Amino acid sequence: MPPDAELLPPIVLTFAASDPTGGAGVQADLLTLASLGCHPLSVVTGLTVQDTAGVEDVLPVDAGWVADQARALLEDIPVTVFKFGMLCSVETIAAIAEIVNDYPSIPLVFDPVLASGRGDQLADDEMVDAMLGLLLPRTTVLTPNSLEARRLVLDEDEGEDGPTLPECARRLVNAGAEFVLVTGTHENTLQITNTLYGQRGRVCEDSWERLPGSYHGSGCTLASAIAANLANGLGIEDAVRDAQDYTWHALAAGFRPGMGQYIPDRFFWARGEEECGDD
Ligand code: PXL
Repeated sequence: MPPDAELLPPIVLTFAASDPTGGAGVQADLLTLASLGCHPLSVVTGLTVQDTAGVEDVLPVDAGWVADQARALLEDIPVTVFKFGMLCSVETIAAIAEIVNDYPSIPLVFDPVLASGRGDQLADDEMVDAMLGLLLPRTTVLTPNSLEARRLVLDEDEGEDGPTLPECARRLVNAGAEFVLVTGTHENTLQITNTLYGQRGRVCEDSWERLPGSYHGSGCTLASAIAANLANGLGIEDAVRDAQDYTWHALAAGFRPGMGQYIPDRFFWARGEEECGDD
């Protein structure tokens, strides 16, 4: 007997690589999606060797295996939203583009992971080209930080500074993304300003107190929270705003389990005040 969709929690399928620290990657997605009331399905695109300071090595999962994992799930379980994180190879990008194109009505949140917080390169130029050509036309919300937005649209002839962030967003929308949320953590500003762009330019903007720590997995948390909020039925603007609020609270309650970056606490709401951090 097929399942009664009414009785299911919203189901989000994430394609992401494993981060054994639990800070970023598929582990971050699982924690965030579960914390926001969704059931996560996860297709692992690669393994990493890393600690809370940085990524030492990446082992991509064979693209055929990525595709087989996804097809098996999609033939069995109704997915409400797709989420993409670190994709690990051009072959995997091509394989999952083909798969999600078979499900055109399922919204897709795409976090274009290009580098770790420390700056370790996690995508080469061929992967960037494949993301632009194959994934952006299928993307509902793209969530680059400002460095990723600039690199995605980089034109060697444009000199030192490159295009402004609104211009980057315009090009990403032209490349096919329905909405682009450019996050401002890496900009030299007192507060952090995140701006949502759509077909007609800027849609809305939210500013947040800049927290003092350096965090591992904030981008994965934000993109997964947007995916969860969409799966829970929110419209784009509310999903994006509530996801920023959730992420800010997860970061504010973050903890430092090792010698590197802080990790967001996606279950901050489940812990007592006294266990939630340092004050
Ligand atoms: O934060 C981006 C990210 C995503 N996924 C994996 C990662 C990282 C950053 O280190 O390791 C697996």
